[in-house]
Amino acid sequence: MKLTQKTIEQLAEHLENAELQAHDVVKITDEHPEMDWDDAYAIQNEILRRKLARGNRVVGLKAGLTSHAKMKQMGVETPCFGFLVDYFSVPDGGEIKIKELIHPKVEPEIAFVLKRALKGPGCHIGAVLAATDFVMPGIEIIDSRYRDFKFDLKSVIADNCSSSRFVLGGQAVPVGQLDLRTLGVVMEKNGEAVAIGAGAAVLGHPAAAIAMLANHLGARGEEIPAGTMILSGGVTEAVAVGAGDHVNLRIQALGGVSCRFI
Ligand code: 0L1
Ligand code: MG
Repeated sequence: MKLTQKTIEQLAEHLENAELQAHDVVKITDEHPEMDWDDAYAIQNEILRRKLARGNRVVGLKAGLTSHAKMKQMGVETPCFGFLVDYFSVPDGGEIKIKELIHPKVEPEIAFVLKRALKGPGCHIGAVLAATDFVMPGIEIIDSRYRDFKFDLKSVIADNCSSSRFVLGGQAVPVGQLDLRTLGVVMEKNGEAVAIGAGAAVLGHPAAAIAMLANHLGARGEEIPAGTMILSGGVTEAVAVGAGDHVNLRIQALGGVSCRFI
């Protein structure tokens, strides 16, 4: 690690304030080019610690930047992992207040819910499928705290991978009868299809994103606990939204989920 504990705490406060007050900031590597990957996750962990101390609860995990479309859109080459807390969760069909966010975008995701814990290293898609209770459709609302969504991978990891809100809905379907690679995904904004894809856009198989998360946590001596909900990553590029927009996601065999921005 290259940053002191004091700097990690200051950067966590800086980024969390930007989230809570809905204002943007410049990417933190501009002032701290020396920071390394462990520093980036330490800042994210410190943001989580602050939220837990305030009484928030973790309700899920996420893998981000898991499709080539997303990596290309954001100019990075590796996935990232973050956490989801209680107030990020929006009910199916619910309203999301634009004034609480900076410059939100939506992305279509396949959400996994585990019946058994997963621990790396060596976790693979077979282990993920065996440990999965069901999958369901999810809309993730990302909202980078960085000006114009301009960042590098270390900055975005520190910023909890742009996490801000998510909506789950549709049907909870066991994975046994599904081929997650060929599931068709259609996301509409105001009735118009704006993002179309299939599950294989996520690392060839969405379960590979969950395996990567288990291996990432395993390298730190942690596991994904049984019962955890995990967003496996945007199947397509993210789409910008504003007040008045209605977003509807349909995933083949899993049904639909929607939300409205006010
Ligand atoms: O969930 C995601 O794929 C987002 C990861 C962070 C990068 C971004 O803000 O697009
Ligand atoms: Mg995402």
